[in-house]
Amino acid sequence: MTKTIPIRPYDKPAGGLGALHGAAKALIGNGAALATLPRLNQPRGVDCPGCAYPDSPDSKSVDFCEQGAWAIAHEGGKRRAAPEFFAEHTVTALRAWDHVTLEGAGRLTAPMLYDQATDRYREIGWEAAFALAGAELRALGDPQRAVFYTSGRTSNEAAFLYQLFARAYGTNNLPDSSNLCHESSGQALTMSLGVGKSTVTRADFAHARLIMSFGHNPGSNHPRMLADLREAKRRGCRIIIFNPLRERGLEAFADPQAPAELVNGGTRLADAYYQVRVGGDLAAITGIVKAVLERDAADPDFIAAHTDGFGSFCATVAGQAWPAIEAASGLTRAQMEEAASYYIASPATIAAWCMGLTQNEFAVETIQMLVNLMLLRGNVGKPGAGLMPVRGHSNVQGDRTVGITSRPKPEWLAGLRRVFGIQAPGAPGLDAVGTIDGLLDGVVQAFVALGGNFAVAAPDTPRVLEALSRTRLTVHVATRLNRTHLYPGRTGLLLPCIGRTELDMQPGGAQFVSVEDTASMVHASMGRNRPASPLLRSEPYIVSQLARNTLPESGIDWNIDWNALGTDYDAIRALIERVADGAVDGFDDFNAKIRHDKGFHLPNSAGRREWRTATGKARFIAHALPADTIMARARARYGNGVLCLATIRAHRQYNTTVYRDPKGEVDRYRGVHGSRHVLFAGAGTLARLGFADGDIVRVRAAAPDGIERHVDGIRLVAIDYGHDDVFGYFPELTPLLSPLLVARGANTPAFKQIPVLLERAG
Ligand SMILES: Nc1nc2c(c(=O)[nH]1)N[C@H]1C(S)=C(S)[C@@H](COP(=O)(O)OP(=O)(O)OC[C@H]3O[C@@H](n4cnc5c(=O)[nH]c(N)nc54)[C@H](O)[C@@H]3O)O[C@H]1N2
Ligand SMILES: Nc1nc2c(c(=O)[nH]1)N[C@H]1C(S)=C(S)[C@@H](COP(=O)(O)OP(=O)(O)OC[C@H]3O[C@@H](n4cnc5c(=O)[nH]c(N)nc54)[C@H](O)[C@@H]3O)O[C@H]1N2
Ligand SMILES: [Mo]
Repeated sequence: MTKTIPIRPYDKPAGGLGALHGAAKALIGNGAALATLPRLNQPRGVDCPGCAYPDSPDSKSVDFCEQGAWAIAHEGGKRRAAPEFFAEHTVTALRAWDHVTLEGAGRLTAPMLYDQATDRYREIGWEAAFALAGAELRALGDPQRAVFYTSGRTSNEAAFLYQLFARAYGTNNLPDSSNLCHESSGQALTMSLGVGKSTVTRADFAHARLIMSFGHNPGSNHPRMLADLREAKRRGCRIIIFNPLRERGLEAFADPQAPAELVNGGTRLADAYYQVRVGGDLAAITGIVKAVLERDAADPDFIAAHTDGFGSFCATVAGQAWPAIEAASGLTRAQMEEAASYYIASPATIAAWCMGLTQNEFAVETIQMLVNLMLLRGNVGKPGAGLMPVRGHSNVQGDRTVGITSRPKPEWLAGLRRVFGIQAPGAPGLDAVGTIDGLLDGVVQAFVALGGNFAVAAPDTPRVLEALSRTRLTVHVATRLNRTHLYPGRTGLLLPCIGRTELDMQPGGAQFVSVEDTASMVHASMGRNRPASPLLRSEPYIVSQLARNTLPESGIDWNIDWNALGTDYDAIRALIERVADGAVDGFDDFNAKIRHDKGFHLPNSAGRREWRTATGKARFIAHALPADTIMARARARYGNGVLCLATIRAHRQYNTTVYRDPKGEVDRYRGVHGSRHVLFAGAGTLARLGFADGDIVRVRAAAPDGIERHVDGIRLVAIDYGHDDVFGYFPELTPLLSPLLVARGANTPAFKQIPVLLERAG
C-alpha cells in the first residue's frame, strides 16, 4: 500500500472518446459480448443487465453505453470456474482472494456441494442437489427459519416462481437488493402518493423545463441518462444538481454516439451545482420549500383539488429557521433562494434521485420533502414533470411488482389464495437488515439466494459471513463465484445458472424472460449466446425444481405443476396475470403485450393523479429538521474527530463486482488509478485533524454498538471540499457499517452515513 496512487484530475466532459475506448477495452477478444452489443436494449433483443434506466422510446440504432459493454463482457468471457478449479483450491484458501480475483475465476459450470472433510466444493448432480436442498428445507421445522434473498437482476418469471415457492413453503422472508437500495423511495412515495414507483416516463424528458438531480452519478451508473439530459439541455431545459461531490458526468457530457461532440467539448449540463453536505438534502429541500412559500409561489388550485396536509405542513416549514437550515444543508440561504427561483420559473419539473438520498438515516423524510416540493406547484401527473427514483439493478423494480417483498400487499396475497389456495402468512417477513439480525442471533438457519452477493453488499460483512457458515443450509444460484459463496452452511450448494445474454433452450423451444425498467416499461429479453457450460440451468428452472423438491406432494393441493412452469415461461406469465388481477394494474393480456416490440407500460396511478393513499389525496407530510442524528450521536460519544463516510461506486465496478481494467483505471472521472483503497476528504478537514494528502490511515468505525470495526491501508486524497464528510469505495469500506444504522421507517442501511475516525497507520 505504499505505492503511489496516481490521481489524475479529469477535466474533459464525461462520455466522449474515453467512453468509446472504455467500451472497446471491455470488448476486445470477447466474441460473446461483441455479438450481443447490437441487440442490447433493442426490440426482441437483450435487456442490458447494467442498469434499470429505460430504453429509448424511439428506435435508435444503438442504445448502450460503456458500462453496459463491461456488464455483458463480464457475463461473457472465456474463463471458467469449473470443478477442477474447486478441486485445486480449498474454500479457506479462496477466502484470501480479493473480489476481483474471485469473480475473475470465471463462470461457474456445474452444480457444486461443499464438502466439510476436504474443505472444498465438489461437483454434484442436479437431481441430487435439488433433493438435498428440499430435504434440508423440509427438515427445518419452522419456515420462518429460512430466508429467500433476491438480487435485482433476476427476471420477472424467476422472481414470481421464487416468491410463490417461499409463500407456499410458508414465509414472507423475502429480502432483496432493493432493501439495500431504493427501499426508502418505495416507502416514502407509497405513503405520500400511493405508489412506490417513478411517476415519470422517458418521454417526459422531452417536455421538462427543469430537472433537479439529487445524489446520483449517472456518468458511471446510468450513462444513458446523460443522453436524455443533454437532449433536454439543448431544448432549453434547466438542470440543477445537488451532490456533495462535483461529479464530472453531471457537469458536462459528450455523447460517444455523436461524433461532433467528441471534438467540441461536449454539452455543459449543470446550470447550478449545489454541494450539499452528506445527509443535507432534507434541509436543502426544506429551504427551497420555504423560499417558494415565502414568495407565495405555490399553486393553490392543485393543492386544493389534489392534496391534504398543506396547512400543518406550512406551519412546520415556517418553524424552521434559516440559520438551522443553512447549517444542516451546508448551503447558503442565497443558494436555496436561487434554486427556488429555478423551480418557480419552470412550468414542468422532474426530480430524479438515487443512492445519495436513499441510503441516509432520514431518507424517507428527505424523499417526502421532495414530494412536498413537487406538490407545491402541481409537478406530479402532468407531461414533463414528476418524481423519478432511478433504480439500480436492471429488474429490481419488476421483482417487486411480481411479489418479491417481505411486506406483501394484502391484494397480492389474496391473488395467491384465489389462484392457488395458498394461505400465505400476512405478517411481514425478514427484510435484508432483519436477515442480518436473524443470522447473527442464529434464528435464520437456511439462506437461499437467487443471485447477488449478500454478505458483501450488506453491512457488517465479516460478521454476516461468519454467521452464514453457522447455518444449516446455504443455496446460491449464481453465475460467478463471490465471497458470500465461501461461507457455506453445513450443507452448502452452489447452483450455476445461465445469464441474461445466453440462450435459454427448453424442451418446448427457446424461452425469453421479461423485465421492468425504472419507468415501468415491461419488455422481453432474449439471450442468444451459447451458455457458458452445457450443465447450466435457467433461473426459473432451478427455482421450480427447488420448490418441487421442498414442498409436500400430498396434503395441500396447490395445483402447481412445477415441472411445466420451469420450462414454459408463457405458463408463468399466465399465472402472473391471474395473481396480479386486482393487485397490480396492467398485466392483462401479458403474453400478448410482452410480444410488442417495445413492451408495455404498467400504469402509474399517481401519474394520472389518482391518489391511492390512506386519505385518497396526495399528502403533504411535514418533517422538522432532526437534532438527534447518527452524526450527532457519534460525535457525542467519540468526539469531534468523527467524520461522515459516504461509500460510493467507482467507474469500474458493478456493485460488489469489481472489474480489473487492463490500464489500471479505477474511477476515470474522479481521476483514480491503480488502487481502490482511497478516501477523499476536504483539505481543511485533513489539516484540522493533523493529516495530509497521501497519508495511509486506518479508518475506524465510531459505531453505536461499540463493536470494533476498522479497515487498514487507506490512502487519503485531499479534495476541494468544505464539509466534514469523507468518500470511499464500497465494498472495501462496507465492513465499517453497523446494521443498527439505517434509514428510519425503511431499514435501508445508511451506506452514505457511516461515522468514522481516522487513525495514523501502525
Ligand atoms: N456501472 C455501474 N452501474 C450501476 C451500478 C454499478 O455499480 N456500476 N450499480 C447499480 C445500482 S444497484 C444502483 S442502486 C445505481 C447507483 O447509482 P448512484 O446512486 O449514482 O451510485 P453511488 O455511487 O452510490 O452514488 C451516489 C452519489 O450520491 C452522492 N451522495 C452521497 N451522499 C449524498 C448525500 O447525502 N446527498 C446527495 N445529494 N448526494 C450524495 C455521491 O457523491 C454520488 O455521486 O447504479 C446502478 N448502475
Ligand atoms: N457500502 C455500500 N454497500 C452497498 C451499496 C452502497 O452504495 N454502499 N449499495 C447497495 C445497493 S444499491 C445494492 S442494489 C446492493 C447490491 O447487492 P447484490 O445485488 O446482492 O450484489 P451484486 O454485487 O449486484 O451481485 C453480484 C453477484 O450476482 C451474481 N450474478 C450476476 N449475474 C447473475 C445472474 O444473471 N443470475 C444470478 N443468479 N446471479 C447473477 C454473481 O454471482 C455476482 O457475484 O449492494 C448494496 N451495498
Ligand atoms: Mo442498487
